[in-house]
Amino acid sequence: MKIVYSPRHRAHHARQEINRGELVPAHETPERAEAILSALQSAGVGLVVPPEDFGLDPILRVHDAGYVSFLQEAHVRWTASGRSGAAIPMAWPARDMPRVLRSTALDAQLGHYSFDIGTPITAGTWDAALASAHCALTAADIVRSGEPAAFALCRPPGHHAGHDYSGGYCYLNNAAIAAQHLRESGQERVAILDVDYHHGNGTQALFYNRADVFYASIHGDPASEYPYYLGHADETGRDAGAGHNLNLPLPVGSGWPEWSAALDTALDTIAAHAPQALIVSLGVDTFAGDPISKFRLETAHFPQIGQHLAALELPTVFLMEGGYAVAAIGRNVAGVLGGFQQPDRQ
Ligand code: 6XA
Ligand code: ZN
Repeated sequence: MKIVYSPRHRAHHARQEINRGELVPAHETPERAEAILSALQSAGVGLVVPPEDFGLDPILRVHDAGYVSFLQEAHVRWTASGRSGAAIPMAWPARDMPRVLRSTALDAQLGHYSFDIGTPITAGTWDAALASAHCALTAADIVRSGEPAAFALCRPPGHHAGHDYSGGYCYLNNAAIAAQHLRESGQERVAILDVDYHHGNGTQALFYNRADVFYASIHGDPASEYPYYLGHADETGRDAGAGHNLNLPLPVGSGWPEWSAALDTALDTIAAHAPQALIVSLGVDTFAGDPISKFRLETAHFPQIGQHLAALELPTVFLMEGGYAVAAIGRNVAGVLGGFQQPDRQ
């Protein structure tokens, strides 16, 4: 299958993040994408192609125009105000403060357009995020043109980003942008399966009241795991979207028996919705060696994920989300895609 990749991801490079109250080296690094690319090339997964330029229109079908403008300008404003390094939010409105933004202060806007401290905006963040979304759109078009599958090597990732906010290393919701694009190019029903360790709160929120995009996620239970505030099993959709959202939270420490049982439930439910295309938010932070996550999948399990997905026999767009064990990330992603492409030979 084709691999859509842009070196522009390297422009987004935060050096540090706050984790467990400590300033530590950032987990979401350019090396992740480079490791995946070289593993996919060594494994002969397919041709590497650059993204096409879709401009801003498909981004603005999902994201708020004020948010998109803010992302484009934030780092320039940060620097112009005499600050160095990455722009980082530090104040958010509480429940009894107005949600309408009245302040023009950069710090007010940083808080307004984010939900955590984990989305630093560097000089190259916008360019990288836009290229990442264009990778997703290009992969969607490759599948729409008749190929059975494509892989978008998206970086930065996207599934935590909502209509007008960033969070969890995510700025633009690549999966949602690709899903909306498929919908507007003729696919009546699209399913998104999110297999990242973390619940894709942004993707869920974007389609929560819609019947045309089904969202299913297998993730660490938000009772103890990030993003905490969304991803519980009783969130099943609202209004027209009632019954079109499936959360399968699993306890910390879950391994392949529990995880693959949840995968089978998700796949059965997706099949019952009869979508015309599948988008896989592919995080491999379910790996036992992941430094920030707590499931116990081993490298040998990732090809089996690909095999299970192939059994759906749907046109499939894979998009990269999380995974931070850089030494293993490439073989784990190659495992999923290899298992999908050659289900009998794994
Ligand atoms: C909080 C943890 C961010 C999780 C990022 C991720 N700093 N999401 O992998 O899928
Ligand atoms: Zn994750």
